Amino acid sequence: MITESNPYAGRRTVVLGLGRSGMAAARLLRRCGAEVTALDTGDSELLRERAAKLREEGITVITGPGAEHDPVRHNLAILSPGIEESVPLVTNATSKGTPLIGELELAFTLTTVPVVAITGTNGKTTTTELTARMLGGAGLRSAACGNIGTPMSELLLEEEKLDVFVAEVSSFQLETIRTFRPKVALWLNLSPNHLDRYPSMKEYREAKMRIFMNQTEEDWAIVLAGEERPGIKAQRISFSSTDPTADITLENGRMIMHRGKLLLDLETTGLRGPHNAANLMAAFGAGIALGADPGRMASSIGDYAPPAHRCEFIAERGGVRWINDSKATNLDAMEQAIRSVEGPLILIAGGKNKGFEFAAIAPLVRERVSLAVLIGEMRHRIARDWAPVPTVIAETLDEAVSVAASKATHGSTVLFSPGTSSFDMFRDYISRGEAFRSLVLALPGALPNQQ
Ligand code: UMA
Repeated sequence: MITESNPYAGRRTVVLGLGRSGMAAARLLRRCGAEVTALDTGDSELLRERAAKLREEGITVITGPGAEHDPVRHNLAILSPGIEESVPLVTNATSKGTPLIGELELAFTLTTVPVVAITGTNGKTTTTELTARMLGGAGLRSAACGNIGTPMSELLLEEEKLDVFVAEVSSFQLETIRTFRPKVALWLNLSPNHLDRYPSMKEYREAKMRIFMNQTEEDWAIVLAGEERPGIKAQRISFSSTDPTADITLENGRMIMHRGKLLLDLETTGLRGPHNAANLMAAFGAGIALGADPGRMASSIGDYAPPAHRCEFIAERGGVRWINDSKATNLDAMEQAIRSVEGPLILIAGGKNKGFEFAAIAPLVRERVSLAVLIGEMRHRIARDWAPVPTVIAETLDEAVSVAASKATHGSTVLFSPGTSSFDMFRDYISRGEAFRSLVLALPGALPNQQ
């Protein structure tokens, strides 16, 4: 899978961060014959295990605070997406003149397989899964990778032959690309997120727009109709659920059409809601750009269900529906979740302070939410922003679930849609969602959803 010649053989390289992308990047560089050092300021049992494995493969590893003082001047540094360029681990390398790229850029320079890259604030993971599945259905050997969890570098280490990579790309990953040029770039949507990393929406948007920066007229951009995107050189396919002049449209809330021809009736799938329609429209756009057969793409969707923690119906208890939307780490996702619920609604929300103004969503909360149970770093501020909505402050998720269970009445829904990140209380949104699921299923009389 790796190109025969590579620019890294014999080079002195350093990998910053030993998470999933750092591990894959270190191994890939070693496979290419580079001298590799891996640095991580953390110190845990997991890191020690990782370090031991890498050392066996001939990689030098430094973990803990000492990693920030590595004295070597390397030819190239590979930065993990979660690490900001201003931290000492990174400035120690850049102050010596070492150029920085990310793991996505590294992988891209070592393959000739075309890439479909997918970005957007919400819906990236679902669209990445759908696109990989639909292209596969049309006969293209494709694999999902990137921010979804499997770094592209990890796939390159495998021998499997692919026709296309379908990469979920985050703004963090796009910050460190140089030549990355997707054959097809999908732009799903943009709303406030990661404002703890970016000074304002302008910088967040600029990072995401880098997805198009190396594309030429031979490439494709799949974009939401009506949004101005100056500077895109690629050919465009637009999609919209409201604008009938888009290339891919939604009719009667369920028929996905391409220039007047039916692609898919949403009712034949397990996917519902305007956000899933948009995800499907964008996935079709990618297939059309690559010349894939839309009929074969449509028939491959079958019983596809979105990944866990996204408006996931987990249990019913005494006529109350419990929904886990732990993946809602921004207000736009929370808004979509609230709008998708009918009837009385108890909302469990809150988490890390990411720079959002929860006041922005207050009118909808006042209209739709009968009780808000608030957790995490933001709990008191959200209560103030949402007044006079009845609120209960809970110190733990356990307490929040107990309060919701005691207040919910027959016919209502308890929605766990935090609207911000989990890192003040949990490792990530997945462990937060799993914790919620376990607490709900432990309630006496809870009936798990079997679908
Ligand atoms: N570290 C340091 N020094 C620091 C900070 C961190 O050494 O100052 C080390 C940590 O000790 C840790 C490592 O860096 O060992 C973690 O690196 P990382 O945060 O980049 O994590 P990875 O495991 O490499 O995961 C990354 C993505 N993480 C982030 O962007 C934060 C994963 O996306 C992605 O799945 C993975 O690469 C594979 O491509 C996760 C994510 O939360 C799911 N993404 C954000 C989102 O979706 O909102 C963008």
